[in-house]
Amino acid sequence: MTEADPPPADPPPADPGHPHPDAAPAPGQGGPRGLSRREVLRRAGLAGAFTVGGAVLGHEFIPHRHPMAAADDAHGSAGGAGSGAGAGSGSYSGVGGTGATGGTGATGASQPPAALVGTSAGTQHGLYGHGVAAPTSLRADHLDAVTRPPAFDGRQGVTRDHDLSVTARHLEVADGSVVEAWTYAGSVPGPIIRATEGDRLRIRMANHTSHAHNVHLHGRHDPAMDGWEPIPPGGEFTYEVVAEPFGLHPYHCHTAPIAEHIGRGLYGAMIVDPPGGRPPAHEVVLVLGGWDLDGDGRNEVVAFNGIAGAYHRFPIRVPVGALVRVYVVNLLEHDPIASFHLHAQTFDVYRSGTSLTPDEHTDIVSLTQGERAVLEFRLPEPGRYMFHPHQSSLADRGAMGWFAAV
Ligand SMILES: [Cu+2]
Repeated sequence: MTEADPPPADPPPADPGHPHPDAAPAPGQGGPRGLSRREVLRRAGLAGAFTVGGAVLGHEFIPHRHPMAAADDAHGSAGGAGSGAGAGSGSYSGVGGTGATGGTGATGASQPPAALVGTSAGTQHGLYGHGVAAPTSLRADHLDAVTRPPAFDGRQGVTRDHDLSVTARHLEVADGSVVEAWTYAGSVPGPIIRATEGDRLRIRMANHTSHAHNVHLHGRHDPAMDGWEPIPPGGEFTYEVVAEPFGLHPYHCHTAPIAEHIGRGLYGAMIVDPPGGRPPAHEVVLVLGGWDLDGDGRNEVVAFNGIAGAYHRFPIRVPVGALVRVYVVNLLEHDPIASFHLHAQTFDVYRSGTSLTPDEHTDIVSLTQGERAVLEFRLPEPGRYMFHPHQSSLADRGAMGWFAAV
């Protein structure tokens, strides 16, 4: 599915004198039969014979360079990584698209100036945050629809219809790693739902898979619409709730085994704006999730918005000095604790987004499973500002990216 696409960059080879810290598994963490993560990724991508619950996780042969050797595109290539010229030509038809959401260039169609992208170019030795690489087929705009929320539209007291029908599809979630994902409306995470407090939400879900699923919304609503009851294969249901309280709320499948249903991609973010909205800002949604490639109960890949290293290869562009608002949600299974850490700047934290007064001003916010926060900051100097969970084992598995202030 991707053989025809030229790789977006020709990353430098891994330094053979500097073995990746994941090359040898930590005791008890090596995956099935003690395989290293490197080996698990290699087999998942190239052999694809792993099964979980009887379903084949990955079955496509993708002749990539070694996933772990594909270390670090942007660092070493000083802006050459991914020209963005192939917009729309890749294999993520369900993930992204051009995202008709306006916005101000969250993930621009071209790379930031080489001077920004290449700020940490140079020797690969000791560079951080590149343990699992983005797929070579990834293009700059593929994640736009799940990165840029629809703009606040000022309407209040309206009914908003959404379709979160569930389908199964194959997604390449890291270089060489294809999974059978379960998706809401074709993407992982599912579509960003946005409403104003008090609006009525009508969320239709038709189950086009062979497993039962449902849509469980966080927040406050009629318990009859809570979404824990399974919708059988071929079934359909329309959830009707009032969007409240204002804040940032996850939604996800709540069918057992929940870890698998969330782990295969059935989750997303719902933004409920306060009446009148929040101050204008450059807005970004980052949903942290994981992929258990081999069914061992451990995420071999961890990613913001579904694709490992996506914002490492294509930094999220924000205007210098502009207010940036990040809606960050933790929907990792298996890893109980995560966090969001921004380099070189501090931010206001609005926990769950349910207050207009910041709870904290810091550079790291901890998030257990299901927790979320709205973060606000400005980046006063042009440059690249790294972000990742402060748990380095999560960052090393693909959850690392950059804001490029330009
Ligand atoms: Cu499900």
